[in-house]
Amino acid sequence: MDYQKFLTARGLKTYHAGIRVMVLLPGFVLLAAGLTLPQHSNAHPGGASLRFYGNGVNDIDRVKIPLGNPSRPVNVGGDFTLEFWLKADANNQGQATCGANDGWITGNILIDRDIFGALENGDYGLSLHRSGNTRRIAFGVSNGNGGNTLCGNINVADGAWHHVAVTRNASTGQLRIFVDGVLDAQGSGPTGDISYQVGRATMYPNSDPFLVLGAEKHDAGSQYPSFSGWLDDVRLSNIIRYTGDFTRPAAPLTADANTVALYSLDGGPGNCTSGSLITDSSGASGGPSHGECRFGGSPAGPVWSSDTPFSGTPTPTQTLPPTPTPSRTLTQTPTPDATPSICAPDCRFLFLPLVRR
Ligand SMILES: [Ca+2]
Ligand SMILES: [Ca+2]
Repeated sequence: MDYQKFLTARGLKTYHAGIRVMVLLPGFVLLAAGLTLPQHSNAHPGGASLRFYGNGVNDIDRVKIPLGNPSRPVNVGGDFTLEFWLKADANNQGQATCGANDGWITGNILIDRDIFGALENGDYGLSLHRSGNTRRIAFGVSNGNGGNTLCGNINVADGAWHHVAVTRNASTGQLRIFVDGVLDAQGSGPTGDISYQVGRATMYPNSDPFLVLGAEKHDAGSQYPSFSGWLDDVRLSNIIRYTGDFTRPAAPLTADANTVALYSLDGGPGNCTSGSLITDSSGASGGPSHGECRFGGSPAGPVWSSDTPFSGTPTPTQTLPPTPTPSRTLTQTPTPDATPSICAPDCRFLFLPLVRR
């Protein structure tokens, strides 16, 4: 489905013949007669973030970004950097299986560009991995032959905002995680193109051809939990921006020639109702790669929040609840330099019962 068809199907086609689109600039859609799209009401003058509640069911409590057909710039598959700000609450209890192919999918999923199963295409994603009372970043990349999940060591669930960046090198397969500009972990992953092959046959047309923010995309069950917390300033770039420690951003991220998607998430206030446009302001050629909100659940999310990394709102230190007793012992081998495991056709069938992904 191309993007206009997508918009139409989602009831998102907010303008039509007779309303002339005057200017399309990064971050702004200016319509004739002074009309602006509702997400740009700028009721949060200091910007906004999106607050998710981890519902992980019924295609709600998430942002869905179509990868397009033809492919949109957001559909990265070579070298890339994915960065964003997060603030996590205590309701993230999932655990990744560090060092394993697809091991990230059992953490609380932050950003999901999985494809269902382990087919010919590559995929990737990020989640929060609970270790004791800490929550750490898990980042996994796979292709049809296997993959790896890299787990960090820095706690990102202390009630404060954290800048997270992950990089992937298509030639060497190297993966890195940075938290607040500090190299948190690095290790190996599969090489080659892992972009989504748009137009491919799929039994999961409502989840496979999307990049999803804030939730597990397939609603595959409670063993694949979704993120509870805040996201802001999601930027995808088609280069490796960071190879060593750097100073974390002191202002909202902006776009440059290597930015393929930028979601400033400055809408609201109120609920991010289903069909609300999530604007890509990258200006990338072949774009934009806009998305939409899918709202619902209990508590219902996502909602627009005035709490941002730069809002100056004090973020009190949060005490996480005691760690629940695990129902089973996960085999965790956090070996950052491990060789990607090869257990085709699908590693997940080897270590998880009743696996659907
Ligand atoms: Ca924002
Ligand atoms: Ca997969």
